[in-house]
Amino acid sequence: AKYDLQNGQAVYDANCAACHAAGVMGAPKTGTVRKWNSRLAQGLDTMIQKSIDGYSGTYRGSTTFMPAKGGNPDLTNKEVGDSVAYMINQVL
Ligand code: HEB
Repeated sequence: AKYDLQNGQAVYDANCAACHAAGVMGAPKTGTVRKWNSRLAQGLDTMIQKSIDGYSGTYRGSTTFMPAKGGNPDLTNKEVGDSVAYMINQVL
């Protein structure tokens, strides 16, 4: 497989869960289908690239921040890809 979901879970636990497990400050909560449905339409590659680069959005009138690589510049693009694939797998 292109993505290693087991490695993705380890990367997620260490770098992404702080925001995405509870879904704080506009972060889509892991495993909550309605938070991910509209995002999935972009496709996996786009979601991975945005997670590598970081981006800003809006949620309930406030600006949101998805930090580049979740704020850990030591992560490789492959590690971010694995963790995004892991997150998406939780809502499929
Ligand atoms: Fe995040 C979003 C992933 C970390 C915050 N994120 C997001 C998404 C994804 C992710 C996939 C979706 C995208 C689209 O839609 O396109 N993250 C992720 C990962 C990680 C993370 C993989 C690890 C590496 N985050 C994180 C952190 C935080 C966050 C740590 C906090 C600080 N995010 C976030 C937010 C959001 C996101 C807020 C939302 C934005 C908007 O608005 O959209």
